[in-house]
Amino acid sequence: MKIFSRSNPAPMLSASDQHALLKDARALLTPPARRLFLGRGLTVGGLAMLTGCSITNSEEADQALMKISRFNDRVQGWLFDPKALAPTYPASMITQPFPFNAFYSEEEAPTIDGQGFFLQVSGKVARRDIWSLEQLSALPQEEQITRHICVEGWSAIGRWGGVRFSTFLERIGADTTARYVGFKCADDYFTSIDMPTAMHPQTLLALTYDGATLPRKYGFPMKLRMPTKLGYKNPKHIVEIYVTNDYPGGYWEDQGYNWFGGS
Ligand SMILES: Nc1nc2c(c(=O)[nH]1)N[C@H]1C(S)=C(S)[C@@H](COP(=O)(O)O)O[C@H]1N2
Ligand SMILES: [Mo]
Repeated sequence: MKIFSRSNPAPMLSASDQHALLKDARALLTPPARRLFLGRGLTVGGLAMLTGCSITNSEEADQALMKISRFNDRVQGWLFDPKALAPTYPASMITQPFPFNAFYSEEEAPTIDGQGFFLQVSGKVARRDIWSLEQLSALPQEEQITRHICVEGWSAIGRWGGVRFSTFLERIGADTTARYVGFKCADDYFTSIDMPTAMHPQTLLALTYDGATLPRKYGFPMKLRMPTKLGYKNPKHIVEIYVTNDYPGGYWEDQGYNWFGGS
């Protein structure tokens, strides 16, 4: 996001800026919120009231859009059915090859030595012990063939295996009344999810892809796989997992992507 100061003030909103702002705000409001709040049309004044922002320049406009996106998260959270299952597919439908995506190119994916690797656990948990890959592989394993959907306009079906995340949370004595689970990654990526999604039966701490150790490009040593969430909510190369009530945000979320990110 741009930084404005007294010597570099944010530009004032022209009529066409205002038009663009309202278009963005409408696009950001996903159907439940749109239905609930936009029945009678949206104006810049209405948007200001909805977000509690005075909107006279582009910096304030960005802030208002950010607030709308956060407020969508709340609405989506209320409507999310924690028991609804995402579709699963036969092995014949797996996408070959499964695409790679990150905020960098494939050669730049972090290289991690599995032997010396230990997953860190912190925050509102009873047991903060570190976990080797061997210890994680010794927990009950499950598999899923599900669709990964990326906001950049592609989707692909893949096969992941690993530990059901609710089982892992139970093992570490996580406070499941806390609001968020956050993830820190080896490549400076980070994201966070709501507790109902963390407890969802299809949310998997994935250690394998297509029956083999998770390859480097798909997130070795482990990724969180959630078929109920968009691609950017599925962190690869996880090095630390923490439980918290303080909103942790995320790499793309902090740049304006919707935090809830349901698929
Ligand atoms: N650590 C890390 N995790 C990440 C990303 C990333 O750049 N770094 N990109 C996200 C995005 S936008 C997508 S679409 C998926 C891509 O996963 P894939 O390479 O297994 O297809 O990873 C997600 N998790
Ligand atoms: Mo993505």
